[in-house]
Formats: sequence, structure tokens, C-alpha cells
Amino acid sequence: MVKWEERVVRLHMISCSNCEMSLDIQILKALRNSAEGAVSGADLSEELGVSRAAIWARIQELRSLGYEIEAGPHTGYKLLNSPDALHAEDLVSRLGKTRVIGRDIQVFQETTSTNDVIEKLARDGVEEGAVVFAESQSKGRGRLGRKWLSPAGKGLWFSILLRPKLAPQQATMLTVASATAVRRAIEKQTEMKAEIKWPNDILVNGRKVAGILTELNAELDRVKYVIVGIGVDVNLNQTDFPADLRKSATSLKSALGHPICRPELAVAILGELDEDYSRIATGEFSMVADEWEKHCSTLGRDVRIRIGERQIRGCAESLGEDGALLVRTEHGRLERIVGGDLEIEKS
Ligand code: BT5
Repeated sequence: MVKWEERVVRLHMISCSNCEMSLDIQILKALRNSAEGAVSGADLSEELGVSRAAIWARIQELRSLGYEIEAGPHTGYKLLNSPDALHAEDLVSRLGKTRVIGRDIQVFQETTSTNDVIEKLARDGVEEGAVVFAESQSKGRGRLGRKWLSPAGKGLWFSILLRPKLAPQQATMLTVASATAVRRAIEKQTEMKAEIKWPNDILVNGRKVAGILTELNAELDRVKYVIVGIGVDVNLNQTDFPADLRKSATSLKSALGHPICRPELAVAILGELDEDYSRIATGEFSMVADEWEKHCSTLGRDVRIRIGERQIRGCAESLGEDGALLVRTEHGRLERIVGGDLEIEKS
């Protein structure tokens, strides 16, 4: 059972169509977009249709949340610095208009698992594109109920609700699309090379920096909804990982040598995912698959895949049309694999 209201410090539900944007989002947007770097209270008040006193009150509130906003008598308001904390309004204002992903954004201070929260929204009939972030998760999980380490304020732990028009066996496309989107965003934000390890890992310097958990609710021939959960180790120190993960996992901060801005990376990922999801919706999955193949460290390698009790050995050849991994087994057969744990064979 999800303890839905559990320790929710700040919950914002935002309808992010242009007409319904909250005042905070509009103020942050105006401050970020200002060519002169500052906007006067009078201009903001006219543009947003509220009194200057109301603008001032929101500026004070934003300051209390950690936004450094300078107020000069002649220059107006200037955004000097944004906090690294995740705020729904801030994320919406940074993300701008998207096709599907990020229509609603909620941020929880702590929850069990963001996948659980999205599951509840899905059952309540919420539209696709809703995103839930948590600063920390008490029961973050990986595949097969494995634990996912999610310390407060150091990573991006979030889930997205999708309602694609796909058959259940095509749902792997969404893991593929999410992996390409996360990889691209990491590379653009950090300028470091990031690779995809089938089925759901993103690696930097050969170590895991992000994992994807795709959970499916489907009928026989149709997907009802899919929850894509994404965990990115952004600003963890190597000592934040337990000893057994220190060699296999790393964070972007550890790899780069300096912290990176979590809200900026968060919206970069959502923006990239919006692109790749729309490619699937318009029948252009092959473009996503081509990119995945180009950046996948698994292809062309001899691999060993464990699927429950079963083990398959062979060469990972390519990605199938529906997102499955095609493996040429040691017996010469081509097997289509949709899930499992993969190890590269040492040559
Ligand atoms: C995954 O599973 O890689 C999927 C992880 C998805 C996490 C997100 S966070 C938001 C959303 N809400 C959730 O509750 N989950 C999703 P898997 O391939 O099974 O890998 C799990 C394994 O990765 C663990 O058994 C550990 O060995 C390792 N691991 C755990 N925490 C890690 C971390 N923070 N960084 C890197 N590796 C980790």
C-alpha cells in the first residue's frame, strides 16, 4: 500500500497549459527570458495582470524557497541564482511547452517510490505525461524488487505516466526510448560520453549512473498504461554508495569532478523523452532504435543473459523492430530477448 499523504512537504499540482500557469511559473519564466536580465515590477504586473504588491509577495515567497532575486529601484527584478532543489513551478517554467511529457509535474520531499505515486495517479485516470519527482525515496526499487538507493537531494528520482497505443510486447520500445533520452540529456549537459547497457542502464566510464524501471499495466492485446521510473545519480559522492556498489556505480559529480544542476538536467531529460516518445507515437521508432544501437555498449559483444532460471549465451547482434534485443545464441539461433540480466563475457 502506498502511504499517499506520507511526509509530503511540498506538493504542487500544475496544469501547465499556457492559460493555467501559476503566477510563480510566469514570474520565473519572465525573469529567465528577459533579454536585459531584469524585469520591472510594473512590466511584470501589466504582463501578468496582477498588482505590483502581488508580484512582490510572490518574489518574497520565491526567495524563501532559495531563489536569489535582486530587486533594484531602477532595474527591477533580476534572477541571480536558482536553488538546486526541485520545485514543480521551476521545472515547469524551465521545461516550456512539450507535446506530452511534463503536462503535470509534482514534487514530493519524500515518498516510498515515485512509481507507486504514479500508479495511483494512473488508477485515478490522470492523463499521460504526468511526472512525479521525489527528493528522496524510502523504498526506491529496481527490477525484480531490487533496492534502488535514493538519497535526499543528490539525484533525480522520478516517474512518468504514459498511455501509449501499443501492444504489450511493444512496451520495450519505451525503455529503449527512455534510455536514449537519458543518455542524450546526460551527454548534452555534461559533455561526457555516456553509453547504454541493455536493457536499462546508462553508464559513464563503464559504471552505472542511471537505471530505468518500466512497469506495465496491460490487457491481452493493449497497453493500459506504462510507468517509466528513472533514477539518475547526479551529485552523490562515491562514499554515498554502499561498499558493494562503489565499484559498479558512479555519479555525474564523481565522474565530472564538480556538481551539476539537477533541475536543469531534469528538464533536459523530460524534453529529450518528449522527442523520443513522439517518434514512437508517429511510427518512427526506427530512428530511436538507430540511435540506441549507435550508443549501446552491449552490441557486438559476447554476452550471458539470465532470465529467471534460464541462461542464454551468445552474441548481442541488434535491436529488433519492437525494442527486443536480438541475440545469436551459441547454437546459431536468433533469440528475441525482452528482459533479463546481462553480463558481457570476458574474452
Ligand atoms: C534499475 O534496476 O536500474 C532501475 C532503477 C530505477 C530507479 C527509479 S528511481 C525513480 C523510480 N522509482 C523507483 O522506485 N524506481 C525508479 P536494476 O537493473 O534492477 O538495478 C538495480 C541494481 O542497481 C541494484 O540491485 C543495485 O545493485 C544497483 N543500484 C541500486 N541503487 C543504485 C544507484 N543509486 N545507482 C547505481 N546502481 C544502483
